[in-house]
Amino acid sequence: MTKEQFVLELQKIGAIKFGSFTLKSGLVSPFYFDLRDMISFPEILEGVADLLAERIKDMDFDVLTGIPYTALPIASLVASKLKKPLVYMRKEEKAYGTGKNIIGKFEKGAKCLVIDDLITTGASKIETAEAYEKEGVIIKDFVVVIDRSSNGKEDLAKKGYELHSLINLDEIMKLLQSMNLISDEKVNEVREFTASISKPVDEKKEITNPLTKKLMSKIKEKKSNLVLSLDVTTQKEFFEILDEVSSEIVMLKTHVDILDDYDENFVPKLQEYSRKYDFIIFEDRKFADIGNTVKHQYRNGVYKICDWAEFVTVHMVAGEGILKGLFDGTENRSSFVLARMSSKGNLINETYSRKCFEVARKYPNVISGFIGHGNSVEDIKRFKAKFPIGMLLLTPGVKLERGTDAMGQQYITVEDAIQGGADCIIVGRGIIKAEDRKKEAKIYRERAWEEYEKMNI
Ligand code: 5BU
Repeated sequence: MTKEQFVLELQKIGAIKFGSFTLKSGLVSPFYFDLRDMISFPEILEGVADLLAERIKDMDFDVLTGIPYTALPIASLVASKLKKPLVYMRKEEKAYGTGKNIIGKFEKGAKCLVIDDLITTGASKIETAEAYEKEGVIIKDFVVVIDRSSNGKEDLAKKGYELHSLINLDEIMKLLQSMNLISDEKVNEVREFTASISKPVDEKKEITNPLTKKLMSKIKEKKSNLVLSLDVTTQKEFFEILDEVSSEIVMLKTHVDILDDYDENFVPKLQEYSRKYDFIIFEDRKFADIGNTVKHQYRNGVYKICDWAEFVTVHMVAGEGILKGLFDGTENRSSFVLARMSSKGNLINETYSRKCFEVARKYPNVISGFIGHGNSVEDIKRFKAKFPIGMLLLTPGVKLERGTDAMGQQYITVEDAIQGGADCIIVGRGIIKAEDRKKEAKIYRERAWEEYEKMNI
């Protein structure tokens, strides 16, 4: 089978689609290649395996892998044709940060060639390579069936990987055009989309949420990205600490329900502090129930959170109805969605994080961004790269040194968080357990601000 015949076969089985498709990266594309059904067409599968085998037979590798699910059956056929060992990595997504296992036999230091069906941005290839590298496998080459990216080859090259492809988007469009299988208009639409992927977007223009704007301008005014998590159990201690550190912080995060002596004086006093020291109030309530229940949890009960907290945290596990329950009828209230957690073994995975981004894209007026964490600067960068435009990242689990606590909290450093793209760091015990809390808060603020300024030059 020639490349051209292969493309026409794909067209016949409906693997080349035109319309409006949300990609893994969050981009909305006017076309989509879906090679998943190819396994049910033995001639096409055989054909593509022959083309790939021919392409890679002289490359230097010890084992071969395909990225599940689509590319794995293809890779296994290629491996069999070339008499090369096959390995693969589990697809089940574990909470990020935990090691994934490779199935199959390989020596530490083995060179592995990776086959995948498509490349759009290169981000998931880099993730794959890093996951394999963690297990002692060396990755140099990626071979994809279709290259639909605008600069995937360059992006992978920057990370030290080489991209090879059987066929690229332009070739496919030209072929379909020459056979009158696609209109000139559609071809232009596809080209424009591909070109737009690589264009930088002016983020500032896109922010409409007034509270996001307020937080961003306060960060600049106060030269502070520091959110204090004031997790203490008496009002006395609460306000003592605020007296010491308020001038360093841009926002105060509360867990109001952990106060033993909460009474009606608490909120007015907190609001007075907020006005005097110019910080925003953020209740980390982590709403997670159905719309009707959170509606009351937010407005009623003892704490009446809606009356005094400009931001709250929300788990998206119950679905987007939670946002209607919380915010219908409110003004000047917004939220941060938990898109990743800092605690060890938490059950959030990449699919869940992505779903949070999808919801946020629909509700930018009541979602200002996400709470998120990561195990390295690169990991956080990749996470933030998928955010809808204009959304902020607040990172908890931050201390001056990396470490853990006895109950599964994982700490990264101030520098890790900000270099990864955090707009604010959330710090609790790093400050409140320090001997000199004022001095410590100043250190956190200065370190974060210094990094933040470097990032935003
Ligand atoms: P610490 O003392 O700096 O560990 O406190 C961290 C705070 O951030 C604490 O109030 C947590 O409830 C909160 N937090 C977190 O640590 N990790 C998360 O993933 C989320 C919130 Br969401």
